[in-house]
Amino acid sequence: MPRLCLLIIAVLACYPARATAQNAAPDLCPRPAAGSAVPEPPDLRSENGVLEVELAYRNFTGADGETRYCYVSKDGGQAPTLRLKPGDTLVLRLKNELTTSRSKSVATGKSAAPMDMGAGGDSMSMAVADPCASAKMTSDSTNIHFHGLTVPAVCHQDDVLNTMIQPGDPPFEYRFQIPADEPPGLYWYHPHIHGFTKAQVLGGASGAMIVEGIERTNRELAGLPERVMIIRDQDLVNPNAAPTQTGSVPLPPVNVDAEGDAMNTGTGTGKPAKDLSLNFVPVPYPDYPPAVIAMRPAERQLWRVLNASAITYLNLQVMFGNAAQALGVVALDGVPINENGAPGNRAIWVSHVGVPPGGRIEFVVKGPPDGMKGTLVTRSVNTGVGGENDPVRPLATIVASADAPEPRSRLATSPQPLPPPTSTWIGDVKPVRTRKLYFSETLQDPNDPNSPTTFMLTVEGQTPKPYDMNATTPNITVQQGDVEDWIIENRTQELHDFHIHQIHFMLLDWFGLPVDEPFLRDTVNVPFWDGKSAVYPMVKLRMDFRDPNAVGTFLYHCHLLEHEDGGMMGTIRVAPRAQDAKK
Ligand SMILES: [Cu+2]
Repeated sequence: MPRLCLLIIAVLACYPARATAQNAAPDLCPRPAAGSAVPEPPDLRSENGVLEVELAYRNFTGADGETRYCYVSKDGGQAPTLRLKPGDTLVLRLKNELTTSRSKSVATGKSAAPMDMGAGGDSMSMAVADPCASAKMTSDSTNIHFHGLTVPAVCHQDDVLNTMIQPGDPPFEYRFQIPADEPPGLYWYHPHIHGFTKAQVLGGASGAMIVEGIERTNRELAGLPERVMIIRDQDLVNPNAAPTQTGSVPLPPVNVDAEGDAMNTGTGTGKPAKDLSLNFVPVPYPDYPPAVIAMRPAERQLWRVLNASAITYLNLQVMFGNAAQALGVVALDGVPINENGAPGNRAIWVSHVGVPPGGRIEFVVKGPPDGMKGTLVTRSVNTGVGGENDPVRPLATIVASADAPEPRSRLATSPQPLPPPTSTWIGDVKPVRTRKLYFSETLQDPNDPNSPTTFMLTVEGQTPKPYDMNATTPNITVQQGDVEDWIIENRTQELHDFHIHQIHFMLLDWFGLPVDEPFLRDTVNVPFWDGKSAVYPMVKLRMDFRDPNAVGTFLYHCHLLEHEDGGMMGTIRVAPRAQDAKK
């Protein structure tokens, strides 16, 4: 089978767990080499309305000292794409097999002590605790957030406030129905353990989820081959390498923040804070050997791109030579752009597209003509003087060849159009109230610029403080059925990335400029403050709490995971409507 294995290099299962000379233990989370063909994640598809999945959650510390995390399915595939139709049931049994995260901490001399951040206080026993009310949280605890789905925030569905699965626990069962009206598009799953989310996601703990049927919203998509691309970040493979000189432009100085990440140089060049990978093929600094994407000449494909980075912003562009190619964006954050019910088969054609951590973008791209190569790049993102460095860099070479293997999936050729939405388009609903929230940061020691930063996301009128997982009162309470406008202000000198669980929102204003977007989002950038303007930058969002599945208590936070882990998070309770509560 080795030849077949090479041909379907897409299947990560082809990489055997292997022992290395430096490390006798088998590599539990093997990854492709730099410069490899971009594999497709394995697909797991629902049958007869149900998708049953068993995932082992593992980690492995390589010879380089970095700990990788992976979701492994029964057949050995890593980070499978979960494909379901609206109305289908997902049954996912997760076995926490983490073992090594603390050994890495010991090896590097970093703090190895597990954190007791639980509400129970006295739960020190090793007996299996109720994972729905787990009191103990360590770096080896985990859970899953199903990012973007409007499913209830309750244990065994999409709760991350109380659900904690420990090593040694029996497999934990997630079981829920994809709502019948869930917009078709790209969603994802990742762990959401307060204080440890960054380490696990940076190590590779993420996978895609697709609600099938995007071609039912746009007949231009019928029959197109589709690719899932997950862009992750990871610690630099070559952290001590000097940036490559380009032309006569002087190299910017490398300053690092408290986490040791390279700070924004303001030049679009220099050392990045993190390396990137494309479906686990690393593209390491400083030479950025690109991954390889093979396409048939001039073939149109739907690319479904997830930014699963812990802290890295993307600004994607496809180049043929020096010419940026038009990308036909058909969905953001899992929601087709004509979700407002407007007729037409809409695409928004752009030459580049920003994707914040946690964001998804689905676009139509045409392959290069025969004999020509293209490049997928991420342009630089200005994250502010307090932000990390996200320089311009290539991700993949796009090679046109008549015998390129076709992507595994193709959209339906004769789709039934989706029925029109039954609820009023959110842009046409009058909000019941407006709230303001703001991002802020303080140094733990105001006299020491190198002291750790405290990250906060505060409802105006409340006392600024980092997220407290033991707090019993939610920061915000709304009634199911409400629609609100939220102003999110940034009082810091770095970019933040607002995200809310369970619901989507519409962007109304960007930095004081009204926008009229015919689509919804669940993540949005909030521009940074320049340190002197009298007015802080802000975005205005229309928040939709109408869906009965949103009833419950859940989180909103910055999706830069070191900010989230550091406290830039709050809780919201969506209370049942009065007439429902009486029943
Ligand atoms: Cu942030």
